[in-house]
Amino acid sequence: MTTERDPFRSGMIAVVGRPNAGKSTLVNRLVGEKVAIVSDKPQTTRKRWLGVVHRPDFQAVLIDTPGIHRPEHRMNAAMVRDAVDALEGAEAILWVIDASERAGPGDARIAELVGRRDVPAIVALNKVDRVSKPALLPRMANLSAGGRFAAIVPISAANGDGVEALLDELRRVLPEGPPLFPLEDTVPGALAEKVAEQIREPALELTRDEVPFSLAVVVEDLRKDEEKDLTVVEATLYVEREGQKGILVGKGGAMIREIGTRARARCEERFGGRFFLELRVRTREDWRDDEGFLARVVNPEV
Ligand SMILES: Nc1nc2c(ncn2[C@@H]2O[C@H](COP(=O)(O)OP(=O)(O)OP(=O)(O)O)[C@@H](O)[C@H]2O)c(=O)[nH]1
Ligand SMILES: [Mg+2]
Repeated sequence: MTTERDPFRSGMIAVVGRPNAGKSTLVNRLVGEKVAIVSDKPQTTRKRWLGVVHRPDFQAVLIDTPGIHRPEHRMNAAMVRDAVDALEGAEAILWVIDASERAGPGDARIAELVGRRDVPAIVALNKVDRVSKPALLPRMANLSAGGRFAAIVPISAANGDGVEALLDELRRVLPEGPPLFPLEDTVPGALAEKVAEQIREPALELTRDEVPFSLAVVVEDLRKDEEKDLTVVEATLYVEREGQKGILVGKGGAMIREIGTRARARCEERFGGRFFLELRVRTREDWRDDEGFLARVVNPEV
């Protein structure tokens, strides 16, 4: 007698949605590691990040993408291109919707993009910890009306409700195939880019208005001293106006020191060993429309 076993499944799943829907929070939770930084401001994710979910019978390679929105700068156009490109190339699509927000033109645009693809698509109705069940039902009925989605799963990426059920649905739509990444690889990508994001994250937490949008972090140098288990990082925080620079430096340098303290702790927690961060703040007028600069902060390949 032979025992029938399910074949191994694997594939790339594009995680798309409007800005601030909770895509990165969800990807981080599914992967069980920090793949992308999260903030309460929209447009936090500026280029795609891969996060790999490893299970004995499947491997899901999640592509976290920038939120799809109406772009006002070249940077934003590149971000949206990156997201659309991921959506167009993936073997499955996970559309994350903030259930506590009304549906709008942004959702219609995403529905249209998803509709053009002939691959399985799943909707995660996120932030259900903020909405009552009865309020959720008409939204679910609307989404299921077209019959386009393989599943519509209410979840809370923040507290984990429904996330296992969602992962089950994701597994079901994956094609048969071998693992695409080795087991130890959960967040593929260059350390320097990950460190830059760890610096940007506390800067986003500590600033508001235009500063978070006008901020870019570039790691200029990263040296690892294996013997001392120390990583020395030189990074520049770019903003667009002199006034923003003043805010980021803070009184007597207090703000940039606080950003450095938080970033260092997160680097040490996430990457191990000790970190020494040397941070500079510079003004680069209107860099968000500066083609020559953009390759340093958004995906130049799309
Ligand atoms: N209440 C609640 N808040 C959530 C949930 N998921 C995410 N958030 C919050 O929503 C905000 C945006 O989360 P992100 O994960 O950065 O959203 P995103 O879709 O990746 O956003 P962009 O990268 O800007 O497109 C953060 O403040 C999160 O803490 C959830 O299930 N419930
Ligand atoms: Mg994000």
